[in-house]
Amino acid sequence: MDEQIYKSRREDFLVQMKKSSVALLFSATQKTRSNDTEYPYRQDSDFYYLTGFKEDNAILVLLKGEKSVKEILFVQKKDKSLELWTGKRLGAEGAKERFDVDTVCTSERFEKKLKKILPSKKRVYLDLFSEEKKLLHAKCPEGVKDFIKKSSMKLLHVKKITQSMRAIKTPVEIELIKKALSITKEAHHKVMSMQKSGMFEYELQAVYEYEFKKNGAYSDAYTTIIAGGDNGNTLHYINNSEILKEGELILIDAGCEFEMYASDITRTIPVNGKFSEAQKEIYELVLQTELKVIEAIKEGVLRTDLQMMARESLCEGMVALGILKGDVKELIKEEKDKRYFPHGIGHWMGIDVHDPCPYKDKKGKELPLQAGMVMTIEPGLYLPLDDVDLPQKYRGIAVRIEDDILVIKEGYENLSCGIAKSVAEIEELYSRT
Ligand SMILES: [Mn+2]
Repeated sequence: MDEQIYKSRREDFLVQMKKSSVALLFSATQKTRSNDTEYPYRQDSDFYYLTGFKEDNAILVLLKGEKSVKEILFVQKKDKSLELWTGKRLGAEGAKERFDVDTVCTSERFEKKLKKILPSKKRVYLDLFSEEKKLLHAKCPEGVKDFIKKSSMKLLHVKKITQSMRAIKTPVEIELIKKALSITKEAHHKVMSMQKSGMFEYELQAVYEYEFKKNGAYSDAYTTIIAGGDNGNTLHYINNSEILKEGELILIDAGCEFEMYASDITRTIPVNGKFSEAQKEIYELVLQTELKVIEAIKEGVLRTDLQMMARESLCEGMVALGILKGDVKELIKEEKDKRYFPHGIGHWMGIDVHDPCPYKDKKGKELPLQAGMVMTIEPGLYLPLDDVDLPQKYRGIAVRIEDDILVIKEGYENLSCGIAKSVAEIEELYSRT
């Protein structure tokens, strides 16, 4: 993305800062996987949102005085011997050239410089993690924390500003999400056409990883779930270690991350390409529910209304199929439906697959949907194999269907609309091979 985009985000951020304050945003730290080896590095989402910078050991400092503002970016200094091992760095000079910030310094000067800056400011914005622990877990070097502790500076949450900024996606961000989804679509279609009984769940996971990388997506946006049969009844099943069996469904939750933007798609498909009658009944119920909820999306709608719409639709269907017995309204009131649909209807999505944007305003009132928001819609039904209250034919079936939806003024745009979803489309894709 154009540097101008990050610049204008920082300007927006500065406008929202109180006077006489300083905001500190840190890059993500490298995380050890085991001795001497690290997980692949992934930049902190807020830091990336405001800088577009992907290196670690970097800090963005935003200063707001009575009348003026200033931006300082701290970056790792160039070090030839270090670069031999871990690759080239931009360094202070390179960063100064690339980024439109007032000042660039090397990171080792951060503490010293900050101790000079802080005494002239009344407030400091930090990632405070939680209200109670405040500074204890704040992402900030100990020396700076001690300094702040001894001062009378007021602590403020940096994320309160970034998270509401991130709630509304710009056209450039929508394009990146669409690109992520086009790669994710190819991967899902590939898997739909090539899966068969006798394969292991992890073999399909490998297909996703290959397709993502081959098409330019650096990583998956979250750990892929490939859940054959009853494994789908474990909501976050990521072992992906079992064999796929004829007659079972596969619940697949997989999406790539492209240029730091996520996609999040769930499809449920039959092993060997043909739904049984019982599977079709559950599948159609979840699908019709998903379509109904998506159709209701437009500016001003509440997420809790979408949740209730999904619960009513699924509950009615469950009563019709003999899964639940009783009056739909009563069942919902007593939350009996939650036994088989225990999770939320969806979440914000963007730089994070679960974008940490607010769901409520400062007073705790729910925020209505607004044009530019992107959310997932993902109803599901989970019918465990060992649940003796269920009709025999439905035991061991798990179905979730998930799409990524952009809210627009008059309605919605389904950003993932090209990914096979109907029974006919899924069966057709399989039979093509
Ligand atoms: Mn999701």
